[in-house]
Amino acid sequence: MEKGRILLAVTGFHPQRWRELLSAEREVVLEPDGASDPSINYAVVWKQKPNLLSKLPNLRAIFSIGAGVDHIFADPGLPDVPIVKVVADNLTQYMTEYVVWRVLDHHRQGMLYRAQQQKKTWHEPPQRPAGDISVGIMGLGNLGRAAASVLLSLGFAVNGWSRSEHPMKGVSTYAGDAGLIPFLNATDMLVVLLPLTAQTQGVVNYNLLKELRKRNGLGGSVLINAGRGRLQKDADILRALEDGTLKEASLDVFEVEPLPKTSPLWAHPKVFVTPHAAATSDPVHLVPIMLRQMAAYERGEKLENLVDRKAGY
Ligand code: NDP
Ligand code: OXD
Repeated sequence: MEKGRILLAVTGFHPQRWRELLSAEREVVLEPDGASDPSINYAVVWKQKPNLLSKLPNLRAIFSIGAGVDHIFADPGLPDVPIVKVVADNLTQYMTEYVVWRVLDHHRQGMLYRAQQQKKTWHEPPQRPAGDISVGIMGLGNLGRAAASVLLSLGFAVNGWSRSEHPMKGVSTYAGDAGLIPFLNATDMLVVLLPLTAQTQGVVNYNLLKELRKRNGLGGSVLINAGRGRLQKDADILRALEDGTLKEASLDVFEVEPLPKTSPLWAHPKVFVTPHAAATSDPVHLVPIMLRQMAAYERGEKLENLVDRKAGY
């Protein structure tokens, strides 16, 4: 197989650094030469324009710039070629840091202390051991499992929920529809690391939050979502915070991004907002993995980290 040319089709990311690094080994273009450019063999994408890829007759594979691929499936004219998602130590490390940071902040009452500091209040609330808190990870995939192992090493009890059963040492695992309610009933702090698919859209709603364990040392249940915004219903989270179903939340993702300035989530005293920044895709770490995969594919080897098109992730 010949060394293929790359179309870099990214929206919302600055393409410059990706282009420079990809160009070290291959020719890179930002626009096809004409609608049906036969010279393009690979597409490296983030939210590519609809129907851009469908017309490329010699496209061999699509590489996502992120771990999530919902942005690729949003294209109604998506061609039937292999799709590769990001699985990389660097991205996994960033996500693990985010999850551990948010779990520890809620566990060690960061919101209470920040409010006390504002009022210059000197008050020490009771401390509780990590082992009294169970963190439930919804989506025990590449990112979920890495976060789970660090949380275990800190002494938290860890539950995990996935589509199919995956045993993990030290983690109480649950799977599928049958496992969801038992998983939630055993969880104090819910960490959402699911992909956005037709099955998962809107899953983090009021009824689900109601099932979390509330009578715990935290004084209520906590939601941390770093998966995708459309997994959740922002209004249901607000309702759950108002009526005490939820004690606090850390949200990195939202139904609409950027989070509109009018959203009450911005100023809510029980919500910690980050701008979809839990784990940023860094071209310095990700481009070498993509280039290595393209070269291996051209030698006749299999692509790794392929998306299951039927499952949507
Ligand atoms: P993986 O594909 O490795 O894991 C996904 C997990 O979700 C798997 O355990 C899978 O189950 C489970 N799952 C999928 N569908 C269902 C379902 N219907 N019911 C129950 N479980 C389900 O993905 P990653 O861990 O690499 O990434 C997860 C997501 O994190 C990405 O899709 C992306 O949306 C988000 N992300 C967010 C970032 C941010 O900065 N906020 C950065 C990077 C990623 P099974 O194991 O059985 O297949
Ligand atoms: C991703 C993301 O999917 O950054 O990698 O959201």
